[in-house]
Amino acid sequence: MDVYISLGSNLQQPLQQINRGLAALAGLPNSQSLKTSALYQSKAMRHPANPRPQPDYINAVAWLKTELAPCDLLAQLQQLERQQGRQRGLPWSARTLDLDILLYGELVLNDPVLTLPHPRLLQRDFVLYPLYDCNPALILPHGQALVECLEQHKNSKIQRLT
Ligand code: PH2
Ligand code: MG
Ligand code: MG
Repeated sequence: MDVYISLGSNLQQPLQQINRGLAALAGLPNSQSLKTSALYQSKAMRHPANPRPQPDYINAVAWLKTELAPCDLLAQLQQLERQQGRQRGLPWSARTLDLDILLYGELVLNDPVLTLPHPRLLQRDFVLYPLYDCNPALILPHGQALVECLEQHKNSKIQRLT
């Protein structure tokens, strides 16, 4: 299965956290890393229930092939987050490493523990741009082309680092 994983960090040397996360993803069992995006820096998008200021984020996306089932992949990602010191607090609080499954093939899933595609994918320039680096020809499960989704983010202020 083709899967796209987003990486985000805004604590404890985010660049290193992301590079370490990318290396860890490449080592997942029964999986193979096909491509990784450039790294991007952006202001933290904040949750209304947690409006405190936060450091800027570094974000990236990895394209993998995996034989892991969605729930097994999710468990592996949560373990990698814990290995990199992730602590859970208020929604969208600052974090050492966030690993989210953006897309699991064409799968559409509305489960309390895992929603696919990622529910906020289309609103997030810091996810759409690196996703485009990985696969510019990508078509989303509902038939929408990724390039079209990006048109809503033409005035994006995210900064490409590499
Ligand atoms: N992740 C969040 C909340 N806000 N903002 C940026 N710029 N990048 C993120 O990865 C991010 C965020 C919760 O997942
Ligand atoms: Mg997230
Ligand atoms: Mg997450």
